[in-house]
Amino acid sequence: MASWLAPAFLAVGLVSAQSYPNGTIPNGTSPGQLNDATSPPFYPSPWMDPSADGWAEAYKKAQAFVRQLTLLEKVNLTTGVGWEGEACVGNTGSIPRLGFPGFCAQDSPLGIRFADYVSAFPAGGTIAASWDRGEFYRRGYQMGVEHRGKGVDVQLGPVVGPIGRNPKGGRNWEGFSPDPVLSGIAVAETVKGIQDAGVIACTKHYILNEQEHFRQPNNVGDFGFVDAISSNVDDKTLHELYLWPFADAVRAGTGSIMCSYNKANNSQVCQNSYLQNYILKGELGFQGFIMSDWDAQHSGVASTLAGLDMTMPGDTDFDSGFSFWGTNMTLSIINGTVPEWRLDDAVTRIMAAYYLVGRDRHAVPVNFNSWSKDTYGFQHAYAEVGYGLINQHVDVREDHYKSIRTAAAKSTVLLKNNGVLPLTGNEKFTAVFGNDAGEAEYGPNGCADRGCDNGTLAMGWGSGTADFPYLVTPLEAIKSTLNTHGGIVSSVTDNYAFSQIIAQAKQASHAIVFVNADSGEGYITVDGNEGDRNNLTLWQNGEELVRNISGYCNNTIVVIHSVGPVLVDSFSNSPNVSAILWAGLPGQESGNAIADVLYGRINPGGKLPFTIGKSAEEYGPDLIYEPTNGHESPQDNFDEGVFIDYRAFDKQGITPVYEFGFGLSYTTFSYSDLEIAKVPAGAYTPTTGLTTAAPSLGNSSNDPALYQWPSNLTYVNAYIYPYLNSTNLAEASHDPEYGVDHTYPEGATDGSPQPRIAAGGGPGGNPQLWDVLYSVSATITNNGTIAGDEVAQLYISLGGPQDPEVVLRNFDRLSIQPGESATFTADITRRDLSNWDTVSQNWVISNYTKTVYVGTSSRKLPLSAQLKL
Ligand SMILES: *[C@@H]1O[C@H](CO)[C@@H](O)[C@H](O)[C@H]1NC(C)=O
Ligand SMILES: *[C@@H]1O[C@H](CO)[C@@H](O)[C@H](O)[C@H]1NC(C)=O
Ligand SMILES: *[C@@H]1O[C@H](CO)[C@@H](O)[C@H](O)[C@H]1NC(C)=O
Ligand SMILES: *[C@@H]1O[C@H](CO)[C@@H](O)[C@H](O)[C@H]1NC(C)=O
Ligand SMILES: *[C@@H]1O[C@H](CO)[C@@H](O)[C@H](O)[C@H]1NC(C)=O
Ligand SMILES: *[C@@H]1O[C@H](CO)[C@@H](O)[C@H](O)[C@H]1NC(C)=O
Ligand SMILES: *[C@@H]1O[C@H](CO)[C@@H](O)[C@H](O)[C@H]1NC(C)=O
Ligand SMILES: *[C@@H]1O[C@H](CO)[C@@H](O)[C@H](O)[C@H]1NC(C)=O
Ligand SMILES: *[C@@H]1O[C@H](CO)[C@@H](O)[C@H](O)[C@H]1NC(C)=O
Ligand SMILES: CC(=O)N[C@H]1CO[C@H](CO)[C@@H](O)[C@@H]1O
Ligand SMILES: CC(=O)N[C@H]1CO[C@H](CO)[C@@H](O)[C@@H]1O
Repeated sequence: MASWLAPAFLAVGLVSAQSYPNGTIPNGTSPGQLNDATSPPFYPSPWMDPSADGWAEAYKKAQAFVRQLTLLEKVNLTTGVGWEGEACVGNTGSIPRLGFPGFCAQDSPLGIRFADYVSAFPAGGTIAASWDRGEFYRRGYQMGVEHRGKGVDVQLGPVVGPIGRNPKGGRNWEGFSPDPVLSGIAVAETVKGIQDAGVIACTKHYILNEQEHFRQPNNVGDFGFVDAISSNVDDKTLHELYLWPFADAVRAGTGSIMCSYNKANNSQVCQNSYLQNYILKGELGFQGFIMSDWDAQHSGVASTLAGLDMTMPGDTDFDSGFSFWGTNMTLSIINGTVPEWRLDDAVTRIMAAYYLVGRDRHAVPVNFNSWSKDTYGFQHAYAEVGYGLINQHVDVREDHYKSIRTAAAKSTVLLKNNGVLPLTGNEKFTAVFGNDAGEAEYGPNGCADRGCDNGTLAMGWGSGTADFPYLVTPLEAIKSTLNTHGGIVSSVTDNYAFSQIIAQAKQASHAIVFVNADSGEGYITVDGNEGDRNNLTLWQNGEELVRNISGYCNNTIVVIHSVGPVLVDSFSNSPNVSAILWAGLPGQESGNAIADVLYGRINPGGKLPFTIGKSAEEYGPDLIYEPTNGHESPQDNFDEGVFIDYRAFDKQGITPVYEFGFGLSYTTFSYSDLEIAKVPAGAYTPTTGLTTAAPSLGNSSNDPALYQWPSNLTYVNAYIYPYLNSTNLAEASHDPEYGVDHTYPEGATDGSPQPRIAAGGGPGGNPQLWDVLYSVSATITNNGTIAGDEVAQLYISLGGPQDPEVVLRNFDRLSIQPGESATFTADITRRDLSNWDTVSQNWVISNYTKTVYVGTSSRKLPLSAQLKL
């Protein structure tokens, strides 16, 4: 047993009477208050609501299915078979008796990881810059279609955790934006897209998983063992910021949510009864299933009672051959520690998600293998058993390359333009610079999980990746544009070839410099960056490269491919830097998309989904890079509350280089005629009453003889099964602690009707939070000479002394012809105007004066009006 099991097991509150005397989440109103924060217990784990909005039919089918299952079959559907046990990154056991193959869960949030003949879509943090609901949905749908075609049941995405508390967070690019509303709208559309294609979306990572360092209990070099970091947050910040986009995902019907590696308020999230039982399944009314991140489960019974529904990849440690569930789950039911209704609920949730998205109609057998690209190989890769056909190389890409190109171009943000753009294609002498412009030496997939920064950057690194089917480089696309009429193009893609760079820069009429900054998941270190970035500066000597070139060429155009904010103020004001574009992580069509924008085939309309400041410090508290608490969990206190990104800059009065929501176009827009109409809506009523009793779908015998290893089954090495090896339960558990000292949390086995939660009542929360209270309209006029898109943005000042100056609440991307106008319309809901009230534990509209702003960025808000409450 690993040394971290004992403390992690305690942290869930199995001895709740001692661990959680206070039972509140601290508000964190003063710095330091969050240190050693605790997470109160909440039991029993809420079971599915048969009448939940959108889920009733799926629920009926799921219950009918689960009723026919034996105990072992139910256990099989909750437990992964072990790392590299089957074809996908995660597979549950199957039900051979019913011909049910079990579940295949596959990375990633931007395409299919570990597969061939798939597309590489723009990353989440890049598509966010399109501010385009249609693009969010289409990308989700097309990713869903590809997963469906490969036989995947659950796509492990989209991401809204990390949300991006600090821009150095290694996986921020997998998610959308540090703004909860932009993130919330993007995640909802993505979930709908994936699930409309017939695949279950797994929204992740729930929750407060804001950095890579210390995300898991682990040995950390010279420091020895360090327990998982604890993200400590107060109740108001949880609701108004980090939980907000998860609520949108739940409301959109996400079939699955992945619990994260870290602790929250000192309790491992996958066994945190407050966050899983009370907040997610209770208050947010989540009806799907909670799946663990890979090895984020640290206990058996405790995680079951705290609401976990599926464990991945199923083993205690990769390929340990043992599991907290599997055999142990069977044992915990027959020894009466876990009520069977809890297991039934987990399986019903899993099957309800399956029926919700139509897996019963859409499923095809898995036809790829994550562990080998060879056509023939082992079905059970780790055990090297079951040689046969493992890869059918099914091409699932359809014509997705077209919308990938459009989406990437629509997500490109024009930050500066002194008139040089769009280029005409008739430039006298174009020079292209930067390692980021060209091909990587070993191709776009040359480093496993994209764990290097070679060649042009089009996705970050880690599990959130897919293999590129090809990667169009910027150099290639610029050349093919200019080559159609013999235009001059030269290039230097070695950032350190100073003399060649300067020679070319001197000759060039136009220099286009490509620079980048990368990050990724913590299990890979690139250039000393252990997932999280060490700084916000450009990589590969990017700043000096721009300085060198712009010192010799007064038409220097800088293109940035990056995972998030980078420092640009060393060159952004230089008169020789005539244009700057942020192109994010555009995916396979990178070069074509940037050429479309540079040469005016597409008029840029993207807006920054984050703030670009002058230093890392401006963003607030740093990440934790070294242990701060010995071998105990580093305490990461989110003392800044809701003030991250633009909210932090606004609060501190710091002028950013480029503000959140900013982005130029080749045309210009003017704003006028703000109108606000009050919409009649009833008063907000807290949800009351009781839930149903926990439905009982089975009444399994507790006779161990019925669950013994079947003599005719061949054991696959390190594979996880539901069976017992002995009729002696302690022996079968293989657990020296079996049956020892277990005071289970009060109420955890109570299946009687439970009080409903006031702020709950439907998927996402109390349905009245989405009542429309006001409708807003404004006129946006294209007063330039070419057609273009404008993202009109609606912000609100909630008016209280602890509120951010403004918060984004809505937006729309409008295409407008020159000389014409379009009407921007947006609703303001009750939720949009509310704060989380820690005393009443509900959303409340404060008495402070509320002001509505409409404009073109978080700091350019020409229209405003006070709301008449
Ligand atoms: C949290 O805030 C509420 C309302 O301001 C207050 O009544 C309560 O005592 C606070 N709790 C803590 C632990 O600070
Ligand atoms: C559980 O799943 C495994 C792996 O798919 C399978 O071999 C076994 O037969 C299943 N057990 C039952 C009881 O269905
Ligand atoms: C049961 O769980 C314990 C940890 O709680 C683990 O040590 C043991 O190996 C597991 N048993 C089996 C059979 O997987
Ligand atoms: C920031 O990190 C990048 C990537 O590791 C590195 O190239 C660069 O030199 C670092 N910048 C500073 C100022 O240390
Ligand atoms: C850039 O430099 C060229 C050559 O020296 C000169 O002709 C041109 O006017 C300069 N352009 C600007 C915008 O300064
Ligand atoms: C378009 O409107 C904006 C905002 O009012 C203004 O700054 C700009 O000068 C106008 N452009 C033209 C070409 O009139
Ligand atoms: C193993 O034996 C059981 C019980 O006799 C039978 O139902 C099952 O089909 C057999 N499984 C295999 C893989 O032969
Ligand atoms: C169960 O028994 C099989 C067959 O003897 C053995 O290979 C395997 O390691 C045992 N598994 C567990 C979890 O004890
Ligand atoms: C019941 O089984 C579970 C899983 O093996 C074990 O952790 C727990 O200690 C057992 N409880 C009792 C009372 O035997
Ligand atoms: C705010 C509060 O009630 N704190 C209490 C939490 O529990 C510990 C241990 O019982 C007490 O010492 C604190 O006073
Ligand atoms: C040319 C180049 O940048 N090569 C780099 C490719 O990535 C590896 C791993 O990060 C680096 O060591 C090389 O320098």
